[in-house]
Amino acid sequence: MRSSRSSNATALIVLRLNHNTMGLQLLKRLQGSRWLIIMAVCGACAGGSSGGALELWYDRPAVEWNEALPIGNGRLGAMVFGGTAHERIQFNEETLWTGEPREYNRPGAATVVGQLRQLLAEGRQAEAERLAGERFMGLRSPAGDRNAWRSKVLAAGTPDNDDFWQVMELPTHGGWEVAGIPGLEGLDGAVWFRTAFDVPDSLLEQPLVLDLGKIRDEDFTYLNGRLIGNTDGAGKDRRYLVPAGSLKASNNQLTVLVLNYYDKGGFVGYKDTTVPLALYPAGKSHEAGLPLPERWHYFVQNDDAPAEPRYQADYQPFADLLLQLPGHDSVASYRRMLDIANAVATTSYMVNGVTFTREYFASYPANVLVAHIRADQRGAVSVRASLRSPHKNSRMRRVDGRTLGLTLQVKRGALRGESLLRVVPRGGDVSVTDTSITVAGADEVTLYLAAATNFKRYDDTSGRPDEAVNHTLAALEGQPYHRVKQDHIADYRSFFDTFSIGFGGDTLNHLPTDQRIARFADGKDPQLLALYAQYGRYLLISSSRPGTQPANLQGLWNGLMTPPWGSKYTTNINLEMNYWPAEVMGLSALHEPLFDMVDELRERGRETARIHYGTPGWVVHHNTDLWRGTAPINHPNHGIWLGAPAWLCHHLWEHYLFTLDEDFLRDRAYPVMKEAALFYQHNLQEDTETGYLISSPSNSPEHGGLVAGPAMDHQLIRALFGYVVAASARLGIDEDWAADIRALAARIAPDRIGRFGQLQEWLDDVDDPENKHRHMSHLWAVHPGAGINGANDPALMEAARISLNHRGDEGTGWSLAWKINLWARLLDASRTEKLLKMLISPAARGGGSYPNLLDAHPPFQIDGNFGGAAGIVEALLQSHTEGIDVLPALLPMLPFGQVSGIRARGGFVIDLKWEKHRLTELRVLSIKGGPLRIRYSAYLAELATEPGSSYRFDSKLQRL
Ligand code: FUC
Repeated sequence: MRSSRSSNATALIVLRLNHNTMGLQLLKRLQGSRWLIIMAVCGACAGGSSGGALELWYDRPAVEWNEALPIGNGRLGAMVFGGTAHERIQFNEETLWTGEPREYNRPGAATVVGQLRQLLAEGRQAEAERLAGERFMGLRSPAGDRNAWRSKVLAAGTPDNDDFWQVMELPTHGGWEVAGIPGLEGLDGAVWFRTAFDVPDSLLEQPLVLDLGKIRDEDFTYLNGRLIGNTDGAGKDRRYLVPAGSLKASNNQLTVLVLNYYDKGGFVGYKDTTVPLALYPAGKSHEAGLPLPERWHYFVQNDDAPAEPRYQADYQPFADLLLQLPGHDSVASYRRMLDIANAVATTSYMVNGVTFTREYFASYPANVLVAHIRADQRGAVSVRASLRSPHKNSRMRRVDGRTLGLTLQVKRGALRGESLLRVVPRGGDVSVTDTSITVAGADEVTLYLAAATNFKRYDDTSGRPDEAVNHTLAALEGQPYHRVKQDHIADYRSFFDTFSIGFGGDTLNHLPTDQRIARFADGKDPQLLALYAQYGRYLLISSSRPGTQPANLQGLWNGLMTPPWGSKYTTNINLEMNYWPAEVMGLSALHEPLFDMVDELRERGRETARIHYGTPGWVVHHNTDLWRGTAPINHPNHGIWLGAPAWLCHHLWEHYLFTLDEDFLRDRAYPVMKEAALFYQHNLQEDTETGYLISSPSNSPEHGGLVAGPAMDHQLIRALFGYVVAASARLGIDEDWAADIRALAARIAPDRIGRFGQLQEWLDDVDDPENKHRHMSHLWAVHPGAGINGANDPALMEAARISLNHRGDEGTGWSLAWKINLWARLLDASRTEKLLKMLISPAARGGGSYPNLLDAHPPFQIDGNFGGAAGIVEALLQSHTEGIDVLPALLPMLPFGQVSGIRARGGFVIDLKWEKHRLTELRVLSIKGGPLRIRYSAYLAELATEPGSSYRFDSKLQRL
């Protein structure tokens, strides 16, 4: 890849240096006419209670969820809104999901897989998809009796008296679930709506259209007591003809019964939220008519809609911790912030000259969410704390004189939750009722919140959450707040402080973070990029700890009963992207939850391989959930995809490459990889046209429908075969089998270059250069794979570049993040920077960042945070080819910088520093010993290393 000018370093000189001495200093650099402070954005220098460069902060409370600040300990997550008189802390426990252990595989599916392959080989895609839809997809959960329920609801007739109805403003664009009305959060059922309106004379004598936008799912619409429309279907317009003369000048009654079975309910209006519900002359639009009143009365007739059949389960919110602080409506000097060096969120402000400070954190050692309120005047803290769950089956109770309890049961699911809220005041009076804890006149107040469910494993829900939360609080007994906080910080920093990063330049941290996001594209705030990188690490430490569930589509933060894509685990990019930072950013241990999940997918997926394919091995398709569903779901055009086992195994292999942990390879990774390889060994098909081995039936994720032979699958399977062959050699086992696998690998359809010079996404040369699809599946071998790289195949690398250019720059959050990593691998620093600026820009229609710096798909999806953080590092160091490349794609906006603790494959820890875009210092710590090959610009150093030794180099890679 690069010419090597200097390679004088094969002699072994053992230098024992503390590899951490360099990363943590303040430097002053004269640039132009002013002093520029280069500050390492690192845990150690930030320290203390104020995170300095390592904080997100705002000058007002959050209104929207996407403004609130996330805290988490891998098991419990919370979003802190930072309200003053009314505070909301929305929280999650990672095992609270809908559903139950059940059979997901479809008996007899394997009898059609041969036909599917045959149809695809003959190019009969539509027939293959139809057959798969009928006989190959996994089983859904049982459906309730919709007809019986509907008849029951309708039999009750139209209610006359609306005296006791409540009031709601329509339309509720996100569904009535998000109208902020207690009781409607998770409602699927039958709701009556009524409003009254007057009509000007000009509209009275002509035919009109009553336009109610979209209604989910079915409506019965009555005007002045007469049924004028009934439509079933969430996607359908509700435009009903109102014949001339059917309206009065005043007090027309519009009454609508809405039946909603699943997800969003009610009047969801139009995508363009400025378009009102309206009445207008036929043939015209709403501008020519009368907007309907926004204020409607409503009444929930039935909140028990029949069960909707579901392929997989949804991650659920648990409850809100609500605080009321009387008299705190009007405050001064307001500030809320999240200090990611210590994982503590703080809200502070003044009321009548008294400063109030609240701290929030999620302690892993104590397994609780903690809220601490203090004032700078004695006896000034008075607060009422309560819990509110969106689950209909939930109940609060007084447990004892300092504890409030909440019990909940997920609708029609196997899981129930228990939560205890305990108050520990200093001074003041405490009283507890069945709905709240009240503290009056305390010096300070600490609240500890424990939560648990009965989930034990995907096939075991026999846990005792009541015992668990009691035990958790008992263990805290007698511990002073400062100790709990100290232990939390020490625990958190044992992960966080393994890596530091700083890009110099002015830090614009005097601006609220949302304003920094808005200005980031001007390139003058490189420190925000460092903050973004560290925020990715913060989010991983907060959502994925050994022994917990892996980070899901939203990490572990979800406020919705029907979250986007179930907030589950999508394996065709999203789940894996969540773990891109783990190894390279010094959080290798946090990869563990993914490996645990893979072990379970192997167990469940073995059955799916047998029942759906009639073969040994294990398989999971494009999605999984808490119950470890492995059968294909949704539509066959995207739900039948065979690449997931190989991609997940890639993470096991990567963990090995970064750590060189032979025990892990032998005991953990190899058996799983081998069994995945076995699946492919038995399922690769010989392509009748070319004779190559291909993957079928499958798809190029979510693009182009069900096909035989998507390039991505072949890249993945080839990579996996390479891993098991290499592992078997290293471990000295399975020699004969590995030889068979090697031979098979050589027969897999190779990557091809198509008519536009592009890398082909499919076997046939059918790529459309205009197609902007968000997935870059066929570039997998460029990143995160390594099969295509500049060193081994510049022609394919060039084809990948052409394909990536065809896809364009726009995309969802994770799509931008993938492009960032791909452009870094293609060594295009400017393009990498451009995409990073798009990712760190205010979320609008495409991908970007919300005010709380969480990634917008939109909506919120956490993968872009993780992929973006990893991409920043990918521009600074790469180690996927033979050797390590230093500053391979240094961004133009980063003339200065230093990083310490980047991990490289081969078991190396790297610290580096650069000035004016040139490397100035480099230190490599070798964990395991072994050969080191490192490149920078035109320079190359090669040497043998000793375990535990550090090696320093100058800007020309000469040993120091
Ligand atoms: C994949 C993507 C979507 C979304 C979903 C959760 O299906 O194609 O964009 O990220 O996962």
